Amino acid sequence: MADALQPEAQEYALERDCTTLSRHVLQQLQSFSAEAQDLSALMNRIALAGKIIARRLSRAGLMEGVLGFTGDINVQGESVKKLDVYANDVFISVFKQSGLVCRLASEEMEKPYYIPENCPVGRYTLLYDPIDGSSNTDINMSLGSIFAIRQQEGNDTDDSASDLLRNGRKQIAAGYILYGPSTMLVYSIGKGVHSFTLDPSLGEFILSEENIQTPKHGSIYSVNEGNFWQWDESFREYIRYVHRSEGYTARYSGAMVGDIHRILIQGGVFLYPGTVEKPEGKIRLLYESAPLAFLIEQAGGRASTGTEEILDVVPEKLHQRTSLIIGSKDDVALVESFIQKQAAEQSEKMKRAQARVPQ
Ligand code: P6P
Repeated sequence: MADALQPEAQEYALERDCTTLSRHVLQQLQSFSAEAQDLSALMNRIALAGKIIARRLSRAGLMEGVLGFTGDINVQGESVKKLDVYANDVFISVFKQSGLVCRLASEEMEKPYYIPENCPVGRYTLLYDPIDGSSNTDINMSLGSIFAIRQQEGNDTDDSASDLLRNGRKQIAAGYILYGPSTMLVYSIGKGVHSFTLDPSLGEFILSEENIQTPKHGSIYSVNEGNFWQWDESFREYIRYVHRSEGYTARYSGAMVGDIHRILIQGGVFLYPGTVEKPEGKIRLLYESAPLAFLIEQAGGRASTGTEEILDVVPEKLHQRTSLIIGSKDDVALVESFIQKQAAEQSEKMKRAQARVPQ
């Protein structure tokens, strides 16, 4: 017979199995106020969306019509995968009748989805990337969903959603769901970063780790080096530096959530610089960079465009993109030092050129 757990271990195991996401949110807030209950319910809804998407992903290879492309191009100019559409619809279905949100803003929708008249409306907005890393859907590699929650400010009477065009410090919660060997949900409501693992036998996300802190430095640099010749020289100089320095290793999966989760736990830096093709960067601010920046700052890390903290960037449009450098404090600072060095050299060159011009 398996050894029965010692009483203390038994109690710990039970306590842990009972620490569901919604209970953890209330514990974090140490409150049962209406706002606390709302936030707890919002996180619970996100967890439900994650479970439904995880179930689909786990069966995708066995079902007809689930994988592959729809044939459409989304607002990002990207070919749409069937799972992108499915996951987007899951979030809408999960929140439509929740009475918690008034709008959903998604990578997959040009305009925010407004909760219909015949449905209860709340004061929150969910911003999300339903499937991050779409290139991995048909090859059974890790994928993610990224989310941020903001409170509606003012009355969006003209459906312009202009109150969303504020910096990332307006987020009240953010996180991601990682669909990997196990499905994990990592979130913060501004009181540390906490991870939950889906226990399929319970159908619940159970607390895995609390108050995650990313190391100040890590050996990992995560970037698509196929874009090397499209970058600004400063990023090429950084890559040359790590190539010739001991103690660095490259990891890049094609799905940012998985790469950043690795960096959250082990340290290092993920970067997606602007390129010739996309000088403003590829990663979307409101529902990718900003939620991840919120999380990494809570874990003691940093997220920068190279010249500005991601959380300070004020978007001019819903689908604004940014250059992204995110991870351990020291590693983000190292990348920025190459940008600063390049800027100083260019400024010096300008001064010398101006000095040669006859007055
Ligand atoms: P590339 C997915 O579309 C994504 O936004 C991130 O998840 C991922 O890291 C990146 O794009 C991959 O882009 O240009 O390297 O294929």
